[in-house]
Amino acid sequence: MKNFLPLVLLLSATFAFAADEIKINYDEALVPEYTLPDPLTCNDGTKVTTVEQWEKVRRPEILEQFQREMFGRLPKELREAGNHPDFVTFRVFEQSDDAYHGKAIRKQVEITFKSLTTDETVKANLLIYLPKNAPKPVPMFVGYNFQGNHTITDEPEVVLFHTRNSLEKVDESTLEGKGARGGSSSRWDLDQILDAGYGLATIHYNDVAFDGNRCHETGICKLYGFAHDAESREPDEWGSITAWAWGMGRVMDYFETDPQIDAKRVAVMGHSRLGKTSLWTGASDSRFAIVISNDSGCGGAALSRRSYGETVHRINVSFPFWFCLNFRKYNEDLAALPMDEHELIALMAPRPVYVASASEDRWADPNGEYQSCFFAVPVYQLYGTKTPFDGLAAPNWPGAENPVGNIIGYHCRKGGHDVQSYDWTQYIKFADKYFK
Ligand code: GTR
Repeated sequence: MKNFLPLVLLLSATFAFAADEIKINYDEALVPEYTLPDPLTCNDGTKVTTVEQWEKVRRPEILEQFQREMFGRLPKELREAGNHPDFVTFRVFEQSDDAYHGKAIRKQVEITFKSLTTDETVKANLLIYLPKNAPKPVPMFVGYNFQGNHTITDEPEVVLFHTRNSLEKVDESTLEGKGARGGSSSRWDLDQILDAGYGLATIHYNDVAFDGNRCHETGICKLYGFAHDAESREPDEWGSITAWAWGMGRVMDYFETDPQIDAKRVAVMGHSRLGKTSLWTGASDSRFAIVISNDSGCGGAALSRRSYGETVHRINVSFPFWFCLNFRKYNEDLAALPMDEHELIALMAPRPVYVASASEDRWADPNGEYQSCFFAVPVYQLYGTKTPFDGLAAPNWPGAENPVGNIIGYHCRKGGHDVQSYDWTQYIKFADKYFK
């Protein structure tokens, strides 16, 4: 019986529909009618009117729904180990106090994840740049990168990634485009970040958990999780987004030990699938003081029920290992989803949260990303926040290059699915309001 449910889910989700057979809607007029779950009504119908009720009853209910029905649960051992588990250790293996055109302190930290039962380890490299002349400890932006730490700047000292965790060994001379040394620097405006007095830390997401069907063969999913393939997980067993989110928590553990870093002023940021990850990180680990989602779309900031652009069905077929198997139950029955993405945003309350879209990134549903922010407002209001919700007073999408909001911030950059300097300008402005 144990493996029966996943098999049924698999058959209905994967074989019944190929990804390109799933209908994608880009017409606002064809967005279906839907009713969103109310973040302030408990599962038993009780209305939430106090912060205490929210924190003790309703917030845990919503967190549990996201864990059980969407992202999947951490393995028990990881849950029980809490923060600073003794099986994760850190070693600064490289440091320069005169890095990045003399502007920065650079550190590279090897994170070692030890198996709970064998001698096996998984290693990931954390790359850190701190503004040299800013008073310490400094506030930080932190986020995973897609292609390797060496893609952030062209500094030759930066170690690529732990090839032993990837499925194939990589020869640097074969890397090109965004994957070459410095190839993704346009996505990480390090000058702007350092000049504003912030540090930047990044880590290659495949070092922690491999982004592919074979995630069980490498990284922490293998080390702590499934000894089987992603398709035969328990229905609520973690997907790779939960693995990445837990890995980011370990980065925070490191920050808490580094006297040059102010762990109380850390903004976790991520783009696209890594934006879904930054939201889930912020929801599950409240040490992250600010949470930023860049173009995270379906399974991130965009309301699932709108089914505009990428849908739950499509994402579960294209990326069957990002979420838990339970999420597939809603492929064709979104009304049955006990939660929606406005409640993921609400899980950050009362911390500042920022959502960014891009005007041409219709796949990620910019309007749906804004709607999530708007429908999270009542939870922030519960905290009696004095910060006005400028521009978030109505569910009307504010349009491109018109940043709105305060404690919940939103902008839509002109252009495509990317992270650009314009986005960083808004993130820095937003962080300045709360961190400076
Ligand atoms: C797309 C996927 C999106 C988004 C994106 C990315 O193919 O459909 O959900 O996450 O990848 O991560 O780049």
